[in-house]
Amino acid sequence: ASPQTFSALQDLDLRGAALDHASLKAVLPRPELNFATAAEAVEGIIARVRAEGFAALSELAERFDGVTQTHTRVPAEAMERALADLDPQVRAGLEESIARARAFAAAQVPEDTRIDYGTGATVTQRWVPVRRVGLYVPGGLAVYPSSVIMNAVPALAAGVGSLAIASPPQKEFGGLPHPTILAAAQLLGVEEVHAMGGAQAIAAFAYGVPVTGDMDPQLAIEPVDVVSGPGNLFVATAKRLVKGVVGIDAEAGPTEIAILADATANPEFIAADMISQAEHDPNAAAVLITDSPELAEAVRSALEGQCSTTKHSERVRIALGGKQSATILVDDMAAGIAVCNVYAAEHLEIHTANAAADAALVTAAGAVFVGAHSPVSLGDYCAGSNHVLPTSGTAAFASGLNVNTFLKAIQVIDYDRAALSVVAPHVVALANAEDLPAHGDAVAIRFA
Ligand code: HSO
Ligand code: ZN
Repeated sequence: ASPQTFSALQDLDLRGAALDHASLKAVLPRPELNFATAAEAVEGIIARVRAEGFAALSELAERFDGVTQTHTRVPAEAMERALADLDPQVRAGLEESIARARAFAAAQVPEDTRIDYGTGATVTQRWVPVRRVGLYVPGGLAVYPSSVIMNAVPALAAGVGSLAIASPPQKEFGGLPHPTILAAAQLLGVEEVHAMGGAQAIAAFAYGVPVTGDMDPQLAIEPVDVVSGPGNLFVATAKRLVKGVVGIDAEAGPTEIAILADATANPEFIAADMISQAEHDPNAAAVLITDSPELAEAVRSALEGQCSTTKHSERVRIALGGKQSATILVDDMAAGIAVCNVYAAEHLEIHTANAAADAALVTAAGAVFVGAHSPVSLGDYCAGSNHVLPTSGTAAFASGLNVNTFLKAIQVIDYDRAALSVVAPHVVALANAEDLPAHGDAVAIRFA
């Protein structure tokens, strides 16, 4: 797509249309993301990192980031300097963001649950953090110190003991990640930061980087249990390919904003929020769902006005003009909610007369922003909620990053002799029904 492609948001008129899941799924706009094409290149990168370790990482950093690396690990002095040099207003913003995210994450930590069947039988579910996590912080069209917070805070609240961050090396910062990213890590007490980006960073986290012979031990990267964080198509593809070797969080691809609005909504607010997410990426999606043709028209003209002055107008125009963005006309709010629940947006804003009640009807979204004064950009930085959220409709089954991303449930079974005797005949009967008599024998032997 070229910057000239923007004429207007495409119109989708669903008034009178069928609202069942399959019919809506077929007509709702989505970007075409080609995982298949990226997969071949990404498989090659993963194989190289596994086989060659640091040599592969430094060669790929040279090729993709234009930097020459002697190591990936950011030295402690650089971390300290980044925090010392941080603009005080940015520092205050990061600190507010951290405080709110911490409070919400702490409240998410689940209690262990126990059932007592009486007669000495209990089963307990214990929550245990994973040992080590690799957190990916993108740095392409923009740099994301806020993503350091969104990744690290839930991992820390979960009780993860070992955290490592990867972010692409930046040529203008001597091959280190952006200093604001280093400063955010330093504020959170995360000491291990690596200058590495793309699929190679995900591979290094999943498989580790061993050091052999007389290589510098500082070059080693220990493998992690979970890789989390947003990224481009290559990062997302790499996460899919290492899944199973490690755990991953939800897929977080190009950002999406859907807005459900009625005639009471403020079109300037809506246009501003659509533009705010479109500025991330030419592949970003902005979708307005409304029962008011007048509002749709007013948003269109507000977009024209605001697009002409916004800084990243080229990107924004491509995103809004793309086939992934649209205004969708529906008959009423019930139809609008049905559309929202099939679309399963990463971010869903509700600008309606009964915003809280309408929000309660949402069954698929990464995050829901209620009313005129809860814009997505609030959630991107300072609401307390997380901004690493499922995209491309994966909110139908996936959740945004949260404390549970970094926890495992262990079920603990504790029966005494009397308790076992109560269920022994049932175990024997079920074991025989499955033609696995040794299972029954293992119970019966205790009462012989
Ligand atoms: N809206 C992005 C997150 C972000 N925005 C970071 C600004 N910085 C995806 O949820
Ligand atoms: Zn954003």
